[in-house]
Amino acid sequence: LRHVTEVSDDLQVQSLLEKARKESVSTAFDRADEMMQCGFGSAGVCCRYCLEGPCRISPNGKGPQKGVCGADIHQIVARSFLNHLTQGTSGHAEHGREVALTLLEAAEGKAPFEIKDVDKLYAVANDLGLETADKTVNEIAKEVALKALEDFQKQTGIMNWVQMRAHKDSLKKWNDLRITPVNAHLEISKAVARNAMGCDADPLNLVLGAVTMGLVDGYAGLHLSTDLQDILFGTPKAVKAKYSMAVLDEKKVNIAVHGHVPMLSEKVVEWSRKLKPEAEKVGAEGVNIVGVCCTGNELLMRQGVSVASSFSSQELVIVSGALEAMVVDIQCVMPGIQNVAECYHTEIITTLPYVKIAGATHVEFSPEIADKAAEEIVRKAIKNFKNRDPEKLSIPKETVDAYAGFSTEQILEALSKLNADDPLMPLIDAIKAGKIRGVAALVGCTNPREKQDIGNVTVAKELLKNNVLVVATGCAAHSLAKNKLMSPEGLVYCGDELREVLEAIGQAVGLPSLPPALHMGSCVDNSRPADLLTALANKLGVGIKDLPAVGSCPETHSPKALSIGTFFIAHGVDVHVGVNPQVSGSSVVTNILCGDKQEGTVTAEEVFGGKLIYETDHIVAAEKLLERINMKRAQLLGE
Ligand code: SF4
Ligand code: WCC
Ligand code: FE2
Repeated sequence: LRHVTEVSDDLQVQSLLEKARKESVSTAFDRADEMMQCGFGSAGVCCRYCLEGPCRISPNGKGPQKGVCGADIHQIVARSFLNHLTQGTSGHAEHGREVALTLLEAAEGKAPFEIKDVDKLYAVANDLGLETADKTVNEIAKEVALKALEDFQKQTGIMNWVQMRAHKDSLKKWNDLRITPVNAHLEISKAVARNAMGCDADPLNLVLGAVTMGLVDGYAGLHLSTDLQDILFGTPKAVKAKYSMAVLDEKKVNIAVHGHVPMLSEKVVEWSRKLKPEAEKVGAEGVNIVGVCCTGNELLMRQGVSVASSFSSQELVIVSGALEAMVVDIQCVMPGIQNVAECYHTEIITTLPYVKIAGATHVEFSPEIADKAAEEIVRKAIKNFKNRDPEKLSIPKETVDAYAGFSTEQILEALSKLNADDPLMPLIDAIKAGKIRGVAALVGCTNPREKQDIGNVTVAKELLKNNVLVVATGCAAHSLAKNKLMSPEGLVYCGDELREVLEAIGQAVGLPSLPPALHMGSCVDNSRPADLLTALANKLGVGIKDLPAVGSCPETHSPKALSIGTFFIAHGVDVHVGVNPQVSGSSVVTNILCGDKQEGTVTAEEVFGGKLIYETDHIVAAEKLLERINMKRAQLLGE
C-alpha cells in the first residue's frame, strides 16, 4: 500500500486513512493499490459486446489483430470510447429530466417546491421564445418544464436547449456535420444501438457519435439542469462557506448529503432546521448538514452549506466516527460506503428506486413526497445519534474558508459595478491588455488512484501564476478550496496583473478581492463557464473556438468528465485530462482526438478548433495549456 502521504495532499485525509487502516477498514485508496490494472482495458482494446467474445487485441501487433466478428483495434477502441461517453451522458440527462419533472410538478402544485427565481424563469421562457404576457408564474413554469421534457421526446428538429443556448457558429458546424442532437433519449438509445455487434464500424463515425453524446450531455444534462435548478432553488450568489473534514460537528447530529440532484438535499437542509428541537432532545445541539461531491456543491452554492469531502475520500467521512447518516441519490456514490458504514454507527440511506446498495436503508424519494422523505431521513439520523461510539470518534480540527456562488449572473453583476452599461467590457479589456491571459476551467474529480488534490491544485497554481483566470466546478473546486484558492488569502499564487484585476472587481462589490479561483458550481454547472464563453465570443464577434480558453481535468475518474470534455472540444476548446482516457490502443482514435491539424487526416482540432490533451505531468500539462492559450491569443489579437 502507498504511504498515506502518497495518497492525498490533505493532512486530514491522511490521518483518517491511517485510522481506517488501524481499524482494518478497507477504502478506495487501498483497493486501488490492490487492484492490478489490466493493460488491455487501459488501452481500450477489449470488447465484450457479444457472446462470440470477449475479444482483445494486442496493440503491439502480436496475436490476432481482429475480433471474431472482424472488428479491428480502431473499431473496438472507438466503440469503447463511445460507450464511456454514453454512460456519462445518460447520468446527466437523467439528472436534467428529473429536474424538469420536478419543475412541472411544482408548477402544477403537486410537489412541495416553489419557484425561487422568478427573474430567471422569465429569462429562460423568453430565450425559449415563449409568450409570457398575462400568464401566472406557475403557468410559465409549466410551459418551460414542458419545453424541457420535449428534449426527451421530439422526433425531428433539434433540441430546444441546443437552439436556445448554443453559440451560432458552433451550431452551424454541428448541423453541417449532421451531429446535432434531436432529443436526449433518442440519441442515447441510438448510441447504444450503433455500438452493438454488427453495427457502426467506422472509427471516425463512432467518434462523431461520441461528440453527439457530448452535446446531449452539454444541453440536456448541463444547461437544462442548471437553468431549471436556478429557477427552482435560486441562482447562486457569492457565499462564504467552510471546507475540509473538520466541518463535521462533534456536538451535533451529522448528516452527509452525497450524490448529485439537489431536490432531496434541499429538503434535507430544510428539515434539519425544522427538527432542531428533536435533536436537542437526544442531547445534540442541532443537526449539521455537510456536503460530499456535487450535492455538496449544489448546497454550497445556494445555501452556503459546508463541504466535507470530494469523491475519492468519501468513505473517510464515515471513518471519522461522527456521521449519523449518509444520504445518497445518484452518481459517484461508491458502493464501498456501506462496508465502511458497517464498521461504525453510520446509516447509509439510499433514496432512488434505481440506485440501491445492498445492506443500506432505503427511504424512497420522489418530488411529491419530498417533505415526508426528508423528514424521515433526518429523524433516522437523530435517532442514530445515541449509537455514536466515543472510542471511535476522530474529527479533524481545522476548516478552510472559501467563497463560492459565482454563477455567470453573479460574475456579470460584479462586473457591472465597473461598467454598468456593458459589464463584459472590463473583462474583455483585461484580456485584450494581457492582464488576463486567458480563461481556464478546472473541472472534474478526484480519483483514488491519483494523489488527491495535487493535480488539480498544481495545474491551477501554474495557470494563476501566469495570469490565467481560473474558474472551477465539481470535485476539482473542492481541491482548490481546501488549498485557499477560493479565498483572498490565495491571491499570493496569482500573477501581479491578474491579482490587480481580481482586487478591482472584488472591491467594487465590497469584498477585499475576488478569490483566485471562482467556484461556478457542480458538474452540471459546467454550463456556466460555457455560458460565459458564449457571452464573451458574442461580444467579440468571434466563435468560442477563437477564445484563449481551456478546460483541465487533472484527476478525473468519471466517464461524465469525458462527455463534458467532449462537449467543450465540440466548441473548439482544448481540454486536458490527467488520467488515461483509455484510447491509446488505437492510433486512429488517438489521432482524431489528440492529433494536430494535419493534411490528409481528420482531427478534432481541424474540425472543431480544439483537441484533447492527455498529460499526466501536472506542470507539463499547465505548460501545454498556456501554449494553447498563447496560440489562440496570437490568432485573435495578433500578438
Ligand atoms: Fe468480439 Fe466482435 Fe463480439 Fe466484440 S463484437 S466481442 S470484437 S466478436
Ligand atoms: Ni462530479 Fe467527478 Fe466529483 Fe463525481 S461529483 S467525482 S463526476 S467531479
Ligand atoms: Fe458531479
